[in-house]
Amino acid sequence: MAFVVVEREHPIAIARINRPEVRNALNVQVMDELVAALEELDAEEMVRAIVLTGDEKAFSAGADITGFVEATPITMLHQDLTARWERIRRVQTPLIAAVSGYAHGGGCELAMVCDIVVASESAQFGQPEVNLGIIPGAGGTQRLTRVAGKYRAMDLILTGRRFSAQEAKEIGLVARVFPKDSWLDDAKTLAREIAAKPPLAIRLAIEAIDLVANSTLDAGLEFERKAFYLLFASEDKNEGTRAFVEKRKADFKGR
Ligand code: CO8
Repeated sequence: MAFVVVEREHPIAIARINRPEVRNALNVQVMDELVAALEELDAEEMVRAIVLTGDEKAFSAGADITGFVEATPITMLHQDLTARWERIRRVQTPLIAAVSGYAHGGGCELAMVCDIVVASESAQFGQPEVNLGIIPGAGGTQRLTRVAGKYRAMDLILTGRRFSAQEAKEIGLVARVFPKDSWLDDAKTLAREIAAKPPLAIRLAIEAIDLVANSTLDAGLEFERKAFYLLFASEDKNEGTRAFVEKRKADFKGR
């Protein structure tokens, strides 16, 4: 795996995009490695949260623009690169995007398919696609608008301007901004905190929250109700509630 480096620090894992010479620009190879790595980690019971990151300078500068110069609609359709973002969205293990440096275009969209986005105070987000004569193609117009609202999304996407970690937090895209010398450690600490929770409850909570974007309130509430009742069949519910009553720390098994 040349373009994606995986480190397991059970119960968490870190998947790092590793193409620093082009600011972690995403081509077919990078995306295929990333999907393969994340799906493999998703299947591992010992991994209970994943941190997706890049390096200090760049989470990712977006799609590899060199591949766009000669591209036609037909080559784009055959490559179907955007389908890889959706496969990452379907990873069920909690996925935390830890952004330092640039998260532009497809890089920003990659962060947005994760469950939580955290950032170094030096991070720079942006959807600059209009500057290339295109528009965001891996969910940017939809996801950014859902978090930021129509008028802020219009400002960001029509100007293509960069926006800071702080602004990303103000619009609701970034959950937490960490100091630039500890951002990755802080993201791992958050991942460990989530990894210590009962995995079934975490998985169903993510599914229920994600439904907000894709369903009516009634359908979302119906899913939440059933998922809530379903968790009463889990050993982790028995362990979690007993541990509370017995005033001890719970030991969750994901069953
Ligand atoms: N693609 C290819 N190469 C890139 C990219 C990129 N996205 N970004 C940077 N590079 C390369 C540069 O060309 C440069 O190469 P070289 O050293 O050979 O000259 C090297 O990386 C370093 O870049 P800079 O010297 O520019 O580094 P800076 O730190 O000064 O600037 C920036 C970093 C701000 C990230 C700047 O490089 C930049 O603006 N990059 C382009 C960002 C951009 O426009 N991204 C959007 C791309 S389009 C997109 O993502 C659409 C997604 C749609 C979904 C995907 C479906 C296909």
